[in-house]
Amino acid sequence: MKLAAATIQQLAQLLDDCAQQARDTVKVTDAHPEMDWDDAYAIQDHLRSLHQQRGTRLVGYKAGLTSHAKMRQMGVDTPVFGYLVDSFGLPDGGTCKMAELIHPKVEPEIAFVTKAELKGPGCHIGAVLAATDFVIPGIEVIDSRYRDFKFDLKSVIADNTSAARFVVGGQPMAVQGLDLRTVGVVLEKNGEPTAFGAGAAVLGHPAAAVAALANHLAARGASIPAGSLILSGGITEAVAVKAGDCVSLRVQGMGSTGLRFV
Ligand code: OOG
Ligand code: MG
Repeated sequence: MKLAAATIQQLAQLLDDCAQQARDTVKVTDAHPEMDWDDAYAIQDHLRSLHQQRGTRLVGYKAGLTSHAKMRQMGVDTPVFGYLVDSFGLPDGGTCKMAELIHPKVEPEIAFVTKAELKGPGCHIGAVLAATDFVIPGIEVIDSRYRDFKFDLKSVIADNTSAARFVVGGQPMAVQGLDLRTVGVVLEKNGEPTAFGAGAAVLGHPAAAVAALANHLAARGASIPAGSLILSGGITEAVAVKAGDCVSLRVQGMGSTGLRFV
């Protein structure tokens, strides 16, 4: 670690203030180019404790930048991991308030809900599928706290990987007998099909993103508890939204979920 504890706390507070007040900031590496990966995740951990001090509950995790479409869009080359708290969740078919966000974008994802603990190192797709209660369509609303959505990997990790809101809904499906690589997804904006893909876009298999998350947590002495919700990462590039937009995600054989931006 290169940053002092006080600096880590101050940067987490800045990112939290930006999220609370829906304002942007420059990326944290601008003022702290020396910061390392541990510093970045330490800022994210402190951000999480600020959320929890407000009474929010950890409900799960997210993997991000797990598809080539996303890596290309954001100009980076490695997946990143963040956490999800209950206050990020929106009701299926509900509204998402633009006034609370800076410059949101939506991503079509496959969400996993676990029924057993997942622990690395060495976690693999098979272990993930065995521990999965069900998968369900999920739309992640990302909202980088960085100006113009421009960041590097350490900055986006510190900012909890742009996590802001999410919705899941549709038909929960057991993974037995399901080939998540060939499951097709269609994201519609205002009734127009806008982004399409298949599960294999995410690291070859969406469960590989969950395994990578478990292995990432293991390196930090943590695991994915049973009952966690995990967003496995955007299958296509993220789509910008504005007030008045309706988005819906249809996943083959799993129905759909949607949100309206107001
Ligand atoms: C980082 C978060 C990416 C995903 O699913 O790829 C992400 C970003 O692009 O702002 O959540
Ligand atoms: Mg995402």
